[in-house]
Amino acid sequence: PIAQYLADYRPYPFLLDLTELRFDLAPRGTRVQSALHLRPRDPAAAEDLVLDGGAGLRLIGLALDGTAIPAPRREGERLVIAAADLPARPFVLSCEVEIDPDANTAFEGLYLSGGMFCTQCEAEGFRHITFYPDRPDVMAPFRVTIRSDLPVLLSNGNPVRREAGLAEWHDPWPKPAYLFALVAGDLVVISDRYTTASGRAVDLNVWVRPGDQDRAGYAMESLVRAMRWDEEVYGREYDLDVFNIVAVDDFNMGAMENKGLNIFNSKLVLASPETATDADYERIEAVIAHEYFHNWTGNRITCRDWFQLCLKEGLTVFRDQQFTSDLRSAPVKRIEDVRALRARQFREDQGPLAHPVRPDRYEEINNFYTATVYEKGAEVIGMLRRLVGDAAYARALDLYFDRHDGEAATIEDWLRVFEDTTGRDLAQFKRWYTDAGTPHLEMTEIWEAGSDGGRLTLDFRQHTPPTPGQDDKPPRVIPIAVGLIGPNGDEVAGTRTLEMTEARQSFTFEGLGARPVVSALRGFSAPVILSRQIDDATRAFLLAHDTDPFARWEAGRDLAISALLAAAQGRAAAGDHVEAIGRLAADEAADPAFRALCLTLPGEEEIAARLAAGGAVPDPDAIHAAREDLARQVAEAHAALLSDLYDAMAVPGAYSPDAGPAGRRALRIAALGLLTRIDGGDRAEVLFGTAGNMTERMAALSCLIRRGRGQAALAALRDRFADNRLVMDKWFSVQVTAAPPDRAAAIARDLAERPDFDWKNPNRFRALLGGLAANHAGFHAADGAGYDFTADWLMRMDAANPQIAARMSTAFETWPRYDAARRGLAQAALRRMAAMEGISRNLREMVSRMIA
Ligand code: HT7
Ligand code: ZN
Repeated sequence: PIAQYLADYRPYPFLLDLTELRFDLAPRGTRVQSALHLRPRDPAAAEDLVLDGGAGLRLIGLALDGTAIPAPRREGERLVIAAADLPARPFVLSCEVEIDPDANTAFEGLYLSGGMFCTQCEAEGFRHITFYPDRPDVMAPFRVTIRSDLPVLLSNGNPVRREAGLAEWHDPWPKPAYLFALVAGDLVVISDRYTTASGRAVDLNVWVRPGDQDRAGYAMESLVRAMRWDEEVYGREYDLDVFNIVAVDDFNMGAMENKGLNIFNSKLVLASPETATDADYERIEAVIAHEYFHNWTGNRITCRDWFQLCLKEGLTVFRDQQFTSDLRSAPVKRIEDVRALRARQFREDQGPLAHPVRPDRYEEINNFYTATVYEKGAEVIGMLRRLVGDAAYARALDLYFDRHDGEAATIEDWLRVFEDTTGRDLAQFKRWYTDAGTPHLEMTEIWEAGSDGGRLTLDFRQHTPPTPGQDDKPPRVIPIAVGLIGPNGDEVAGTRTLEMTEARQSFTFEGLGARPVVSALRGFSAPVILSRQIDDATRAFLLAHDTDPFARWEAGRDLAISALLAAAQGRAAAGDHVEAIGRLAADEAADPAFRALCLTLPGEEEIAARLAAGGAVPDPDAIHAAREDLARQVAEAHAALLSDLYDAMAVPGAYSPDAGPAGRRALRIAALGLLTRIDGGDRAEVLFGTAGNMTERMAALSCLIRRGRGQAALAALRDRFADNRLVMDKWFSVQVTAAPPDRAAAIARDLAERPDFDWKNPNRFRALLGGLAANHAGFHAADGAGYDFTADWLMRMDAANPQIAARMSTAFETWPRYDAARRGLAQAALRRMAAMEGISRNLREMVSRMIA
């Protein structure tokens, strides 16, 4: 295995002043001609010119200033032109290759999706289009000519020429090759126009397949909201005359921020009330914004090398989170983000795939588009902002944009703008970027009553467990937001951020009356695991009185976890959770979306993770049974209240995806989920038949399947939506996620036999395999059927699309936490994959890190 190391970075020895490309499109034999206008970075230093290449490039010809280079040196997939053959002045290197988009099932480079040509070049896909310095620090303006009879021909930048069979585009903003894009097909458009704060008129287009245009409106509205928000909050304007978005059915990830030509997975563009859920709408709005925000954080300022991926991704996730919390409910958004972080990133940080936010070694960069780089990368920025304050954060960002516009930057550059703005030394803070693992934070309270007022000391200890390749972790800066609540429920000390820098550190609050209850880690001020001595009565008190919505939700969560852990380990569960949750559900002053979050029990995976963190071996079947049992207890104890809520939260009138009505539906669905445990699914059956939107229809369907009554509803959904790929993805997925654990793998196997299981389509594959992975007790079935089914399909997928196989292999990343029999079965599945002949670099790196 060839690993890349951060420490080996060297600037590219040539500067690229212009990239000219010409495409003659044909499905089986596309010709790509390039002219690279290069000059030596240092004319006195003779250096070889190395161009990256990929499998599938057929070299037709290469010339330097018009003179052919008949037999250029090949080093693996690279082309090398010896220093001795290069002039010490500017020169033009021309190249012609042929590629086969139709054979490209990896969806990396130029490929075909339903007859449409499209590209995906991040991270290293451009080298599958032509020989090129395919690294993010080589930036150039692009001039692109596309020849094809297809009606729509798009590339980056502004259109400069259009005639029959030909389109020419010019992108004046220097960019790395990973931001290149081309789309050609038979597409229809919905258009709008946006005028920027400084008066630039921008044509906005969302391109979709004919027939899909009625479902593209929400994406367009979201784009306009994002453009306005970025002007108002970050002072960032759009910089071209046109902004194009294209929806594609075959796409490896969610979306891609190519300059001026964002390409999206169609599931993140297309939405109608009949086909998309509230969660789909919220995600579309967030991802449209995320890709748009990359125009400044990623495109105008890009990454020096791929080790710096968090520079653009962490910051852009942080920005899209701010956007959603500004447009919707900030507390609800924060809770959702923390839930996702714990479910995906904590899990990664605690297993064999743990890595720093800025890794310093990789074999395959596509394996590092992870929750750690994205979501923990965003958390680190949130901590930085909390530490320096909002005003200094805004000044630092202004400086970042001024200082680094047009550059390929590093995490050191990023931290320096904060140091220069605030005068702070961020050397210790940098450990959040360089050290993997989730810190454990233990809090102890010492109360001293006194005649002149009591004194409360909070004593904290931090410790980060070892992660692969990193045994010892020095202490980090941890911002700990704390508030104090008096015995009558009033806040006696508002939120204060304690700045912990030592392995052990105390903070004292003086002049207190009676002993207060501590509300700790408000707003989840740092991505740590907090432990403290606290009983269920105090948790219930915080659930009732905490003024910080996150801490309030967390108290309810901890109550539920405490009951579930007791039950999963065969101990009697306390009734505090059942009682407290009823009070909260009845609290009409609270936002319905917040109440819905509080009513939703922790998932089985979360319970397993908590057990494992406490040194226990989780039993997936016992966890499943305990969770079902607690849900039934809550439903029985509050049947009348839940039933009233279910009726009262119905949203009359036309569907709207806005946060208000979506929150009411969320609460209604949470009530339904509990009630289904005691009404056998009767309400769900009625709702499935009458719901006017996909949110309620899917919720009802999931409840029916869980009660073993899903067949008629599944048939009805299939009959109505057989032609809608996105709805059929849901149809595949829900049957496996909601399946009884002991039958989940068998159900998945049957579904995989269906002719409409179009497994090469990443969405369909994810729907089925991801659905099984999301069924915790089903994936970890004691007979190993979940592991075997998954391994069989990952091996098959690897030959077609290594990125998808490698990403989905993370289903196995928690294997070390289970019992010996399950560990043996999971390891056998991993070893079987590792031994596969012709395994890709992507999957090989993942399984070998998991086995190590
Ligand atoms: N920056 C984009 C990442 C991405 C990607 C990475 C690897 C392979 C395929 C990919 N498609 C998109 C998306 C983003 O984070 O905004
Ligand atoms: Zn991104």
